[in-house]
Amino acid sequence: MVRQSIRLLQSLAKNLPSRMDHYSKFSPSPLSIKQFLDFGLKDGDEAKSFTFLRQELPVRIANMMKEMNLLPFRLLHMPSVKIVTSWYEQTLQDLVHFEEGHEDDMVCLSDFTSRLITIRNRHANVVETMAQGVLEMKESYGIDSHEEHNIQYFLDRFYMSRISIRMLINQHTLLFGSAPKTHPTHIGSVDPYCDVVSVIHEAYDSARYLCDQYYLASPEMDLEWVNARDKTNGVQIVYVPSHLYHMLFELFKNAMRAVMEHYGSSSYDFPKVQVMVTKGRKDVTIKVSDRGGGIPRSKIHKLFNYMYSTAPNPPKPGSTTIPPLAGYGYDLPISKLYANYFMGDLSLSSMDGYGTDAIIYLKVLESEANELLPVYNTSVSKHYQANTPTSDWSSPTGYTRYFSTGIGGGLRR
Ligand code: P4A
Repeated sequence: MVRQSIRLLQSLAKNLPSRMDHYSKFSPSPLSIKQFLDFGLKDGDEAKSFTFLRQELPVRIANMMKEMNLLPFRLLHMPSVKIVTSWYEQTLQDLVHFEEGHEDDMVCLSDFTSRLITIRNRHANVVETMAQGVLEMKESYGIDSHEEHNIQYFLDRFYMSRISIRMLINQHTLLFGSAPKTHPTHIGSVDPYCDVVSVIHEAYDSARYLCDQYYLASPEMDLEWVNARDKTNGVQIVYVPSHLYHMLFELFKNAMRAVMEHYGSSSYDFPKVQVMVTKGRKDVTIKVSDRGGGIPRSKIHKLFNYMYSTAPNPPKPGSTTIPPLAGYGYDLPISKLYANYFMGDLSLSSMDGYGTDAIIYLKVLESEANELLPVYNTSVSKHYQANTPTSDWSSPTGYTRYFSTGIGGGLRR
């Protein structure tokens, strides 16, 4: 009893900034899908998971909080961004309480699991709230290209960190929480036999439902697959089906929107959206091709830019208009992050005047599908400071520009 009180006092004495400094000195430890799987199948128990997470979650959170401090001051002080920051502080505080807990203590373990659920709920609207913050800054001050570059760099890392933290929380709560198992064959959120073709059909059906609502028609899908790798029927990989669904749903919405806008919904015959799935030795590749007229190469980067995608006019409360199939949302950049998260990719290549190919790459080998995690260190702060305008390539308009979009990327202001 006395010892417990002393421990309690010790933990209270460690204030939040000092715990943040402590945890931010560690680098996050990436896990592979194979490790998620093996842990859930054999060597994992709740005590081990607890011991890992009470260190790893604060590390990932503290790394991100440190990096947040490198954001442009004018963004950091927007009301919405302050709300997000306060959620992270509260969460770090919540987790610090478990530093002294014992992994043999059943009460401590079940408190931890329910605390993780509280944390997950607290952070449910982080993406929208950060987007609101960027919008607040844009409306109050405008965003120059150096700030734009930094915010783009930050949000990619911030949302990636969030994806990874949610993955860890989901695994723990699904494996050890009390909620009934909905998928008996899944290991937490991982499906050891994720059937890529089935997920494609599900994502297509949902996108088509929205397309029919908005345009009163929709293009059909044509699907082909080639498995050059193993004798299983179809294309299966170890993966998180919800991540794959998220990416495909986004690509189908875009493809359908492009087709419907290109042909007009009064037309009655639309070129099909063609999907090709292949499994090789290293990659599963999914190509979604449409004939929606394509977009100029110089505009592709806008689809991945959070600042362009910040929609200025959210629907008014009570308005009955059906939202458009795919707005400039955060969905495409975040879909790319989902692909990158387990060492895959998502890219667009368009033929202006004809149509667009969107390609998702996933790792075949579960041991190669490692988490890709942002790490906070000195090279990161250099990245935020570097603002040398590149004038070492010709620029027809004479503007100075920053290489945030690569050579040939579009210009803004
Ligand atoms: N052409 N091609 C695409 C779009 C256009 C496209 C498009 C006009 C632009 C914005 C948008 C949705 C579609 C496509 C497939 C893609 C991405 C873009 O995956 O055909 O919403 C923001």
